[in-house]
Amino acid sequence: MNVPRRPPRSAWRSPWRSPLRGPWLTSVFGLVLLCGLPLLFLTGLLSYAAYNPDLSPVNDKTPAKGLLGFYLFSWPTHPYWLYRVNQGVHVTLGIVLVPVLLAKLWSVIPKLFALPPVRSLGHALDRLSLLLLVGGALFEFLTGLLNVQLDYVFPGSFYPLHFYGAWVFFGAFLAHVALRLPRMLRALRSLDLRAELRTPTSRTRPEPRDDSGLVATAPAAPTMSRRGALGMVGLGSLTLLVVTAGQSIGGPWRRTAVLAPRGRNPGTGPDGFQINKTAASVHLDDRDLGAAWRLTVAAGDRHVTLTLGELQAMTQYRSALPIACVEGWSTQDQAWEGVRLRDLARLVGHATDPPGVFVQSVQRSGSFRAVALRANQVRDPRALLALRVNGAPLSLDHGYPARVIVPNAPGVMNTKWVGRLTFGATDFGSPA
Ligand SMILES: Nc1nc2c(c(=O)[nH]1)N[C@H]1C(S)=C(S)[C@@H](COP(=O)(O)O)O[C@H]1N2
Ligand SMILES: [Mo]
Repeated sequence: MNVPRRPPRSAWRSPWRSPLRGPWLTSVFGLVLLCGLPLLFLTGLLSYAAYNPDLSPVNDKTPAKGLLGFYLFSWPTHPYWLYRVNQGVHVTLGIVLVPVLLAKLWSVIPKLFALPPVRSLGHALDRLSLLLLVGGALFEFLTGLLNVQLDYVFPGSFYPLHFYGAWVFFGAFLAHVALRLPRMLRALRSLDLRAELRTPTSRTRPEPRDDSGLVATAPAAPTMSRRGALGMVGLGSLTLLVVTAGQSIGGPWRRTAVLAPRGRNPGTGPDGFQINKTAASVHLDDRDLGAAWRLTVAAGDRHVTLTLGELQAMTQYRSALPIACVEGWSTQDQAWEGVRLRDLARLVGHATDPPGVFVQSVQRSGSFRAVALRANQVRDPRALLALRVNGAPLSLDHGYPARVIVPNAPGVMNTKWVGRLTFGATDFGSPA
């Protein structure tokens, strides 16, 4: 007598029934990430190097980095726009890849929840690398997005989280690529992209069953074609590009960056460009920045004290430079005017080849009020202690009476409300 065969257990228990899932679709998303994630990692590493973390404990948010700092090099001052472009690419690409990352995760969901969780030692290692990969990806995207969107959500701690997370994630990514690349290339050849882009929902069939575990055992009827799925993800990425890229292009495009809300309306006039921290937010007012303000310039046991009038009496130079923040926003070139850093070094005995400088703001609390600059940054003739911008004295919020502006440096190095410059020091009071 014939006993009716029950479908295999996994078939009727699996809640993942989309007929679109399969190695080909996963591989298409995978290919995009394979191109995008290394660029994201590389621009991240460069961004990290640009802080000159090896120069000073003040610049170094990840003192335990050890070997992970192996590639650090002295960040150049040429070309002056490199950091701006690097950071714009890093942040914009990170945001644009979000839909692709989510689509890729969606496409492999049956694998992530496959039972039994561990079948063998090899399988256990594979799953562990997937855990680091998926966890690492979500962690990196989340910390990055929170930092960009909500600003100082992680006071001081964003850097170590994002930095160490990046290494864990990229290690898992490399292992994953090594393990899956041949399978991915095979899967990409299994369907023809152009044919898929012409296939409507009605003619959409599941990919052939294989051992990948991605194809549904009991697929539901399609509600969308692969073309539709790819289009939806592509459109999602394109939309994100359109509503964020403006923050890195700056100028009038700043307004189009509706996803980067802060600084969208910087106003007009000479100081009509983005401000991250106002003077009031760090409790600075006329008592600190008015007539009583002095600049101390020091080197070794020499020091001079200058009033604003005395600074204005020194030779003034112009530099057209942008502010480019780690968060991805940047301004177009602004016309800064002020005293060359190397001229200030000369006042305290460094007539030629000045060393680096430790810059301190009169700001009394909060992060980013001190930074060490490398000798190449001091020596660059475009590096200024700026007193004016776009033809007018600095506004209080842009750093009146004096701020640092250095070519190709992260915004965080352009210290506002400067009170002290110590040449040849890299830390509070410590010589180089
Ligand atoms: N004293 C002081 N200087 C500072 C900061 C700060 O918080 N305090 N923020 C830095 C950061 S992170 C950036 S991006 C720029 C922003 O400059 P802006 O507000 O003039 O655009 O200033 C830098 N200089
Ligand atoms: Mo910044």
